[in-house]
Amino acid sequence: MSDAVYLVTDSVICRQAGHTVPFVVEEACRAGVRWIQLREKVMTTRSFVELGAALKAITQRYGARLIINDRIDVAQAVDADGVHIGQDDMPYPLVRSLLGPNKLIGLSVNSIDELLAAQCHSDIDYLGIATIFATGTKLDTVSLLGLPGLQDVCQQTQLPTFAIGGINATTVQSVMQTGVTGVAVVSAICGQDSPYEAARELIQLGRVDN
Ligand code: TZP
Ligand code: MG
Repeated sequence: MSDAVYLVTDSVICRQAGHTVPFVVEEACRAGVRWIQLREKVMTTRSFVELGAALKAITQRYGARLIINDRIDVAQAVDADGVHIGQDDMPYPLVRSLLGPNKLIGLSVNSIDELLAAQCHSDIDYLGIATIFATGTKLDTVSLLGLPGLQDVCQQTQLPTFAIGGINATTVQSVMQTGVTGVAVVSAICGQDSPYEAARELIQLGRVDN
């Protein structure tokens, strides 16, 4: 079991690898992943809610957290554990006031300036640190932090941090050595022949005592 590997889903990448999103989530949970984010950019609200409800049932069975990307309404509809927002989404204080104190809220930051702004809020649950390496999964990424940039961010926060962008079995060890809490991945699990084996390998390689 690991809190250091965070799966972010992408139904297109799952489909290209011959999988459904619920299959990938179940396999990742079975391998020990305990953070699951449902992230869909072009799905109808009806399908989003149905998929969210299916993932809620799976994650609940494994004691994993289900986080919904962007959509506060979908998170509420499926009683997810929380929401992940980016810099262009609903402002953090509004999300907190809608969700209340007991849900998890994660916020993506892409720079030290965004980190400092995020830290003005006392009750953010975790930070996503983007983008570390080049990735084909998210095409609108602007600048890359690399490992030195990631280390700078980690040194300036006490909050749990999850690095994202181009992280895979080859890079996970060097990413974890920056002091980050964990790694968030899409293609390194969703796009693999065996999401179970891929998740197990990431968990194993990502252990900080390696
Ligand atoms: N935010 C920044 S990079 C990214 C997101 C959602 C995509 C990461 O995908 P991958 O396949 O793990 O590089
Ligand atoms: Mg967003």
